[in-house]
Amino acid sequence: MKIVQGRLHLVRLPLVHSFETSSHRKAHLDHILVELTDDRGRVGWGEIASPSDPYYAADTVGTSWLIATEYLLPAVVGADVESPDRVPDLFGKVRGNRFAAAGVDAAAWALWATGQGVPLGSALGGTRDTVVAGVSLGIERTVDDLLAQVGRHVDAGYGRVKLKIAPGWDTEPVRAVRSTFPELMLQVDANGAYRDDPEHLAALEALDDTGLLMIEQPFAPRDLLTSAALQARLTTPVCLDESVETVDDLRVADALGAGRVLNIKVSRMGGLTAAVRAHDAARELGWPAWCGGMHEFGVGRAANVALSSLPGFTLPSDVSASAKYYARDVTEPITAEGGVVRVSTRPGLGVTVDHEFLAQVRQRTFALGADTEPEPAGLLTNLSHR
Ligand code: OSB
Ligand code: MG
Repeated sequence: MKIVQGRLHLVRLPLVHSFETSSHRKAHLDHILVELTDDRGRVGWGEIASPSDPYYAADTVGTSWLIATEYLLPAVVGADVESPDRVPDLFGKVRGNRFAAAGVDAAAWALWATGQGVPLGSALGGTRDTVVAGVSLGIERTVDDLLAQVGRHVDAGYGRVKLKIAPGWDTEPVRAVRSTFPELMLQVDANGAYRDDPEHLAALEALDDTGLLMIEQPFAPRDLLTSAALQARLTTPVCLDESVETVDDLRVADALGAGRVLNIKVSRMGGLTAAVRAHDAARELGWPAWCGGMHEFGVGRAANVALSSLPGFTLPSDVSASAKYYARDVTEPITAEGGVVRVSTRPGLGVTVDHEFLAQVRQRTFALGADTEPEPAGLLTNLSHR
């Protein structure tokens, strides 16, 4: 596979419903679509799904744009690789910046699968033809607002719901949802908002009898010792998200007993190549895994669905239908029926980019390679805080 051109498209989409986590609230998202072209004119798409602000990870839209334009595209454009799992080696010296790397790596996988004429899911080693999807619901103003949101998604067919929690928004909303929906598969995600202090630990322990599938990322990413101490006191599994950026992180977490379930995000791991390796490592260690999301547009969502078809993804994934997030997506919408998403059997990524709509929602572009004039990356100042 010889990559001859790389393009970036910065795209803004409004969210159907504002989303609040323990760290921020969002009404629209700016993601960067990566378009790679090979010497046969075939195209592969990937998505850099970084939040605008460095509150989930260190990455932002601005830093991702900088790294992609100055390091990643220059490393892959002109390269001839045997298979997409060699692509991360092309920029192997770049530390961190996994969201940007993930978009480029995923575009290379989509391009490769298109060239081979196989669906992306099979190319990655997927074995399922459907994926059980869950929804991730943000912090709401009131418990009644939250119950209405949960009800809406249960009515839409979802059987698994994840609630964002934070100190002060935990026991009450979780108990209310549990008593209204006794049978629902329920889990919570704190995005690292709790600390090693008696009140915080007591609030988390009070969730242990609410029948949760897991408590995701209670503590700061590097605070594996507190996570291990909590796990030792709970029967509910602790799930790690932000704590695991590499397979080495997972091995350390396992050795410490810091958790028992792994959220694998393509973005956080740095691509599909890395996500498949994390999946393999989790399986070996006996950690059930599921695929987390970053509110991806259709391009990144299709890759998440393909990844979720691997056999180690035994828990429901955050791969809800496009309609949960966007009124109109950059691809045909991904749909769910009864909370289940079908894995595409079409060659390549499985969705097509809507170029007409892309032209309407695109804020900025960059191109490198085959008969393009390199465009300046531009100043980054106007990318943040939007
Ligand atoms: O921690 O899983 C998270 C969204 C933004 C930042 C962090 C997280 C999330 C989600 C969204 O939970 C999951 C989805 O894409 O539906
Ligand atoms: Mg999370």
